[in-house]
This record gives sequence, C-alpha cells and structure tokens, in this order.
Amino acid sequence: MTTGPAGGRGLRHVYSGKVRELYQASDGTLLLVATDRISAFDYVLQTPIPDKGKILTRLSAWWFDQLADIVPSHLVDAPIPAEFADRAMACRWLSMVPVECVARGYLTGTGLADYHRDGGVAGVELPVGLGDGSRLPEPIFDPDTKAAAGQHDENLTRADLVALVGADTAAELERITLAVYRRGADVAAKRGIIVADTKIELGFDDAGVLRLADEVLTPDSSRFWPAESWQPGRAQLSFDKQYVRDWLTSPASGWNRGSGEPPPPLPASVVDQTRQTYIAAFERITGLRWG
Ligand code: PZK
Repeated sequence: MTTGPAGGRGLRHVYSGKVRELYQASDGTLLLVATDRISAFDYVLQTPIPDKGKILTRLSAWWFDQLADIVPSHLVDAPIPAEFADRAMACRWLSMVPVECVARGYLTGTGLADYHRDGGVAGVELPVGLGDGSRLPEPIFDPDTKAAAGQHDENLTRADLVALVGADTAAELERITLAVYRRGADVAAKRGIIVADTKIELGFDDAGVLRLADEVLTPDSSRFWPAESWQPGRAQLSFDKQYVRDWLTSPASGWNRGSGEPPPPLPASVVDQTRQTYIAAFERITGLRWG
C-alpha cells in the first residue's frame, strides 16, 4: 500500500517539477500542486517561502479566468484533498503539445543572447543597438523544445515547430501565445508591472480542443519587472527574486556562485521580504487582497 502524502487516497504521484508536483486521481483527474519551494541561479533552494504555492495557485486561477475569452483552460471543478487545500488545481488530462510556448515583449536572457549572435530573435530581425531590457517593437513568439529534467530548453526554428506539430497547430500556438502575452502585459502594465516574457503550455482535450495548461502568468513562468525601476541597458530588478539573488551574491551569504556548491539556507529576513514581494505581485496584478 502506498504511504506518505496523498497515499491511500486514490492519488498517484506522477511527476516532480523543480517547485511543483503532479498527482493523478483514480478518476483520471490531475492535481497540480504548487509547493513553497523557490529556485534561484538554477538551484532549488533548501529554504521554502511560506505561502508561495498558495499565492501562485490563486494568481494562476485568476489569470485562467481573465484569459477565458482567448483560450479555455485545463481546470475542472473537482474537490481538492485537504492536505493540498489552496495550493492545488484540479485539471483535466490533456495530450500536451511537446513545446514550451514563449512570448517575448522585452529583450533579456536567451532572447538577448540570440539577438547578440543573430541580430534577431526567432527569425525576426531586430534594430541594432538594443540591450538587456529593451522593449521589442512587437512581441515575438519564440518556442522552445521541452528538455529532459535538469537540461535547458532549446530554441526551435519555425520549420522545427511545423515538423513537430503541423502547420495548423503551429499557427494556433503562435496566435494563442501572443494573445495571452498581450493580455497579461496590458493588465500588469496598469499596475506598474512589466511582463518581460512569459511561457505557456498547451494541450489537446478529448474533443481535440487546445487548452491552456500548467500555471500561467506567474512569476515562476514569466519575468516580472517593477516598471518604476525599468532601465534598458542593464539587468533589470526581478519583482519576486531580487532579495534572494542580492543576498546570495552578497558577502553575507558566504556563497560563491561559481563554486559548484549549492546555495546556503536563506535568513529569515530574506524569506519574509520575498514572501511580501509575492503577495505584492498578487495584490497589484489582481487588485485583490491576500489573506
Ligand atoms: C502536465 N506537466 C508539467 C506541471 C510537474 C510537472 N493538464 C495536463 N495534462 C497532462 N499533462 C500535464 C497537464 C498539466 N498541467 C504538466 N507535465 C504534464 C508539470 C506541474 C508539476 F511536476
């Protein structure tokens, strides 16, 4: 007999992500559970951020509702086991499209690296002179392959994408991804938050309808920047993880990023400031109060 969390309740653990867990109930319903784990510099830190999973679950659910006129979601109305209360979403099983659908509105990260190498992003030529954090003339659809755990996703060309999913689905993925990005960026901009880029996942339901899966427009799936400190030409402040990154790279942490050693536990002050930034992101974006 199964033991441990969710054991013996008809829930089977099917997958562990960096900061989330996926379970399947005996009726086939999936449970997407957001933990309080946080990642930084490609490490999952040993110190959890209290309520992070609940905050991101509520934020994602709010966005699914906001996006319903663009694309239906994978959410189903099903009871959530008490042990996962407020941190899980019940979802229908989808045949997942094997692609990470990324939209970029600003240049940073791998998009910036691609620009420096190619003068453009995802086959779109860009003006010279852009830098880290520059706003793009138009949002760009920049899909990635889904890499195996521990690997980095890799860029897909348009031809690769069409070979993988067919021309019709490729066009649908692009249309939906850009529409989700534009809606998200517009809503967040009104609240002083820049959505630099976002990653969504889509899948087909039993009727062949494309649905939005996973989490959506959370700080874990998107880069959120405070608009008031946006300054193209340098690395931008992260709305959610800045305190964590600043502390980890400060002498106070005693950690050397290049050492190969995992990061040390976070002090309580950094945990609390970070928790407050997740709450601030939730409240600013949704206009709702946390708790
Ligand atoms: C699915 N993931 C990623 C998410 C993890 C891993 N509705 C769905 N149907 C079928 N598969 C998935 C989904 C969703 N969402 C999502 N992998 C498969 C993932 C969360 C935690 F460990």
